[in-house]
Amino acid sequence: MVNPNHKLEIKPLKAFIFDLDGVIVDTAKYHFTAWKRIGEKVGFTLSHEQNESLKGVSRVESLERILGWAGVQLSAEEKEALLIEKNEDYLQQIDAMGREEILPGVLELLQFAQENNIPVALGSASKNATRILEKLNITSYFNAIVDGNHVSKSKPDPEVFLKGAELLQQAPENCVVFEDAAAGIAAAKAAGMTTIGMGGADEVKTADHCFDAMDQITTAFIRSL
Ligand code: B16
Ligand code: MG
Repeated sequence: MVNPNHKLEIKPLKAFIFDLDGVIVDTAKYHFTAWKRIGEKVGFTLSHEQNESLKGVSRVESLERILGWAGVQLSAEEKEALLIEKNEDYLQQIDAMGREEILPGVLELLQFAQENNIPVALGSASKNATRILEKLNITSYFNAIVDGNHVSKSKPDPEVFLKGAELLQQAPENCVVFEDAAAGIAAAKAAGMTTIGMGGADEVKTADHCFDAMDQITTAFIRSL
């Protein structure tokens, strides 16, 4: 028999904050090609492992790390020229990308969020984020976009995610962050948010929950958060 005094507790769903590169689309491969070419210009061969450690790291910081590995010192003007060249190369590859490159399960999760009035933000280190979302034709799913143009401190600083929560008018503890990079998981944890490590790399195993791909995430799991 139903007890009329027993109120059914409906847990509100948490807001979503998505990282971009490696979560929505695999742009790491394009960053890798472009950075490899820049490395070669200064006589250095960038390894796959080194590229992995650049995930979630800003463009300027990525160049600094590459020059450090290469043991090369350049003037501010020379660095600026390499940053421009890298980005032009990267953008050329991005512009050839199609909607079929959206990672499995992403569209379904965005649609679930839309149908259930879950606030959604983007929290990316990339200064090219809006261009990529437009290219993939998914901009309309996002209530807020915070990218590399809006923050002064890069991940692992929590700034990008805290700004996302603020724009969504959500408390940090009511946000869940989907991230593929160690720096991003650290940033989301520092923000006091629930973390979902995507992609299965060892570096994201510190997240609260881990999935190889977004199509493994069930609506029951989302409701349990
Ligand atoms: P851009 P995310 C990051 O994006 C990438 O993971 C990282 O490899 C890249 O250096 C950074 O964006 C800056 O990108 O050169 O386009 O400004 O993973 O935080 O979405
Ligand atoms: Mg990423």
